[in-house]
Amino acid sequence: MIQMINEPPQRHYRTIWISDLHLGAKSSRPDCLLDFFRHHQSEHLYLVGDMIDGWRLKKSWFWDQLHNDVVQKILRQARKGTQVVYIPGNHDQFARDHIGLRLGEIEIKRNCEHVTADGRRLLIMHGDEFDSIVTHAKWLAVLGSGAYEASIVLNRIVNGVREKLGMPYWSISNYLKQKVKNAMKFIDNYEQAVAEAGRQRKVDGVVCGHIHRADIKTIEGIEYYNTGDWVESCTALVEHFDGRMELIEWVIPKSGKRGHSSRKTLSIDAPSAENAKQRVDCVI
Ligand SMILES: [Mn+2]
Repeated sequence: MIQMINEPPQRHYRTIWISDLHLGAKSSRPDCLLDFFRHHQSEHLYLVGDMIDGWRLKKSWFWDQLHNDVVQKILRQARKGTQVVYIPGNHDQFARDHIGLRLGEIEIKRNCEHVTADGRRLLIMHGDEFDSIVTHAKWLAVLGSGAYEASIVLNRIVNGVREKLGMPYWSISNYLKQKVKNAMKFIDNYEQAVAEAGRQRKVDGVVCGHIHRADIKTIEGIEYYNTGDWVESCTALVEHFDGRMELIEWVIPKSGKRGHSSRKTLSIDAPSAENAKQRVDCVI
């Protein structure tokens, strides 16, 4: 259920997790994220990797004032008392050389544990550790990343035309991602591996990102949380002050009004007719 609100009040949470911004890549959504930060505040903020797309540095790097604004916003939150932890991912692995250091008020860690308000221990990591493509053949992953980016650009063009023709939104990149990764049982294996890591660390749950697929579920007794991304779906994981966890999808429709939708799991491959239009607004 999507609620449309003219100017939503600022929402306060105990914790916010975001990942996979891919700032520096053309497909990143700093505008969406800035708007999200204007309306959401938290005591803890975890940046769960791939915040900056270092792989793009070698090809086409895209950085404007909006990107600076996002960085400023995060630094300002840290100065104002939000505890910010940055866990680099595989696209910003240059920051992994600085594990244990502080960037202003921001701590850089390889992974860490978070204790929820009701005492559950959550292991937080980016998650590429479990990605056999990245681990065993990085060149293939770089190729995959370019193909993914191209599919998002194509997606915007095709859906721009579809919208003009009054046709519903259809996500090419999700379709391709679904096809490819289903074939490899990639997502399933990935989630199982993440949950297993949690079991070995004897935690109650694991928070990760990396596969750009927001989700909340339980895998054989281990809570699995994926924060999603800010390339296409603009999602954040939040913890309420009583320890309740929720996924938020942040949408800026073209009219300038802001929408706020939240739900337990996001249906990425089959958007309902109701939210398909909202999703288009965020993607274009
Ligand atoms: Mn990643």
